[in-house]
Amino acid sequence: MVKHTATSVVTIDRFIIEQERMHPAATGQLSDILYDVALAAKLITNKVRRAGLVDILGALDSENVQGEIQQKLDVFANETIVKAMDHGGRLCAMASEEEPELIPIPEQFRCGNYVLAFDPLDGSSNIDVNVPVGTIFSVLRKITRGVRGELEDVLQPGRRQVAAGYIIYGSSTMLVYTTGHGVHGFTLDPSIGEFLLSHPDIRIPTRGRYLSVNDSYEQHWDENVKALMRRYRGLDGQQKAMSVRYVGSLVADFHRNLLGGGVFAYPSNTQSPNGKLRLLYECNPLAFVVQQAGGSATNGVQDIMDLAPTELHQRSPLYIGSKDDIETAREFLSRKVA
Ligand code: AHM
Ligand code: MG
Repeated sequence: MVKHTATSVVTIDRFIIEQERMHPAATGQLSDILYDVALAAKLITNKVRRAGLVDILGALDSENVQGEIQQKLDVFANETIVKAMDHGGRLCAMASEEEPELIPIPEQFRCGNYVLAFDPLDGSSNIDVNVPVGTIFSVLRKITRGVRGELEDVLQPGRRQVAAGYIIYGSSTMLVYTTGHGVHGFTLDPSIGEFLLSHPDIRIPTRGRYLSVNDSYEQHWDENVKALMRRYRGLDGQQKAMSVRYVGSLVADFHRNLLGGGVFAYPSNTQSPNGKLRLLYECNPLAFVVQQAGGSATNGVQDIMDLAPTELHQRSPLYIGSKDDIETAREFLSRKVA
């Protein structure tokens, strides 16, 4: 990696170019995908930042008064990403949490060698209460032979991702991504409309401070999950208690734990045996990011990135974060349930 000092101003575009130059065989297609993701992130930021103003401004805006229905932000984010990405000639198909089927590239556009899976606005129910939300994305190489992408191209294990990351729309907007050469974070400077390198080579501490889990499901957890949570909370006297922090917005919880260390867990429970989170565009991309930062991710039994997906919207239990804390999860969750 090209070393930048703390005072260098490095835009995301320059960083992507520098990374590409280090791989002489690179065609530039992946770089173009990342540029387009960054552009979509700026457009979505703009809209998210005005979320609370919609009703006030809407009342002053004649078009809105005449009954134009405000588009929901998650629908807007979905369309923004599709429109930013579909014509670049780099992708052969897309998959989104917002759309039941594979999203084809329109006939009039060329197809490329990659597929993109994304959650356009995760945690969007939090918008109304001004809590951070995020976009999560995963890029895979096409494996089928035809020109257009097929379902099989998206249904690949996370281990085959070539890039992944997320955008957090928080007190500032940040884009964090990996192409398998470390994890790098960029903060959007709204005054110049540029993402600037702010967190080069992020490393997650091997043990963490934070535990993020929704323990209102405790009554539905199996005994192993209950015992694991007691361990994390220091209740069995075997380790220092972790601090519980749960925003309920995956990107926000993950981002905090990536920087400060810790675990995010969404276990299976008797009501949802596969938890809630989606493998292709929530678990896999964050698993790639955390692995590149020195952490790991499991469903309790297998590494997240080794799971072989069979469905576009399949769910998986998720334990993700600091390496040693996830090792503890593996230990507890592999025990035979009495
Ligand atoms: P969504 O994709 O419908 O927004 O749901 C995903 C969100 C995550 O951001 C968050 O981690 C989780 O749901 C919270 O779920 P719960 O309220 O069950 O704890
Ligand atoms: Mg989601």
